[in-house]
Amino acid sequence: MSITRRHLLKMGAMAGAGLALPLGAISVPVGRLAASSSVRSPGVEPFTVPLPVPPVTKPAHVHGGADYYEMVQKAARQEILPGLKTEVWGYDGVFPGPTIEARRDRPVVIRQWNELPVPVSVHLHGGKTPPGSDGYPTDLILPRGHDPGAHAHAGHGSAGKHAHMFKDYSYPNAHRAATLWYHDHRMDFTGPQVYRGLAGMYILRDDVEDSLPLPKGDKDVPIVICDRTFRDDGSFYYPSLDPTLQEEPGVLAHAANGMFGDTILVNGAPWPLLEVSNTMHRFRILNASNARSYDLALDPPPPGEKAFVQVGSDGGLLEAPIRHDRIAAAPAERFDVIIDFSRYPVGAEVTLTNIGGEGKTRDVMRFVVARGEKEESAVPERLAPDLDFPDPGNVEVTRRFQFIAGVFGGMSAINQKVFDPDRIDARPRLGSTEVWEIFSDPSHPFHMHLVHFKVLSRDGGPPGPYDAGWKDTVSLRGGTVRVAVRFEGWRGKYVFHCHNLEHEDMMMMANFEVV
Ligand SMILES: [Cu+2]
Repeated sequence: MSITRRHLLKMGAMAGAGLALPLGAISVPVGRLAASSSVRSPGVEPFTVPLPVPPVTKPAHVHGGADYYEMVQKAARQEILPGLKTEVWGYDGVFPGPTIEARRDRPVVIRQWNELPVPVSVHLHGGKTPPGSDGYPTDLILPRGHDPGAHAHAGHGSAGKHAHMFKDYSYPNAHRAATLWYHDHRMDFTGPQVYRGLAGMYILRDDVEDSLPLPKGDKDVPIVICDRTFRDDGSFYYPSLDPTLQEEPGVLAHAANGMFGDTILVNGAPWPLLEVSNTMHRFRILNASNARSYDLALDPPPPGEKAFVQVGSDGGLLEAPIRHDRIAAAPAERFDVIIDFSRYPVGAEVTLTNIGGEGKTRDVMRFVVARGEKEESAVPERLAPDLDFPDPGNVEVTRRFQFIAGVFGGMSAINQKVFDPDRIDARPRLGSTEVWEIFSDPSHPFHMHLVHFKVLSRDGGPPGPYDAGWKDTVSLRGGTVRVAVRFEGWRGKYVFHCHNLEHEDMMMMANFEVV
């Protein structure tokens, strides 16, 4: 019998009623996982592996002004740690998945084939997507040979009825240029399935962005940061109770805080190295980690100036650039930043560090300023036209949600309720603007599907330094964050949830239905 979180929920309820709970590891304090886990990744010499850039995939065909892709989700063996092979579950068998390059108002249709041994669902994170293509957690593509009647997990509801081995996802791309990403969203199993490799970049471009003199071509670099732990044979280590995913029964310590790996990967390579010229480069930073937040800085910092010039957020270009010494990125957040390497001498080594990390996770990657080159890029002080933020004076409804972890013997809840695909927690009207006030304990990365939002305030004060622009994910940082949301696009059911993927799998998710 597979043990799902629903069984655990029942056990948690029993524990609350005074019965013995055999899973003492469920609610443990921060740091317990490292102490209780003997698994340490094989050592890697940092800053020796060149930074890979995920391949850009090409449409299988082009028809009626739309691009049609075919993608196969499958297992493959990939060299991540030098000299070892890791079985990944990848889109087209690669980790991170191939990058999709899309244009504003040019639709993309992706036929996703499932050749993995488990059900999958694909979500385009940050996409304004019709409900049937949004990757609802129970809208599954079943594996080959899977009999939905015989093997459907309890609670997966009507998943089997319309499920196939492939599904066509339609993305209208009616949205300004932005750095999006796609990843697995299967209910209860998003954490382990993303961990095994099911995530990739989706870069949406438009004429506004093209007209700016920002760094382009090979100076416009996706930076997908995540952390993993490996066994000695190179395989991914993810403690899980589900036998189809992995072994290690009883090790659920990660559930309280999420899975933290001891090896930092950028674009799938450990602590890589990138040679650059002494010019500006644009980095589209995505925190694709399950649970880890990063506090990024440059070591050494550039003399006399801020390290990073932020030009974009989750939802695309900012109106004007923002200069930062550090970039704090919670899971699923994106930061488009410019680093100007002309501030360093040729030959300099500049490390992208993670100030908040412990041990080896304090390093992320290294740049080597390898050559001099003429500067051809610039960062204009005006980036994008009026971003047309929602008007907080025109709000129809204010809703309040509490994100609290560690309830019900380890489950995570929104307003004291765990996820139920059949329960609607908010019914915003299509075209309306609402204010959502979210309280968190401790910090959680809050993510809404379908919509982007504007952060209005933090704990009654102004938004934080990393809240600028249109956002689809915001780090709640253990306080109260108010956001303004305009519900546009489609009627239908979507989720909002914590993007700590273990919290999400432990049911910190809810539905809104645009009516
Ligand atoms: Cu959370």
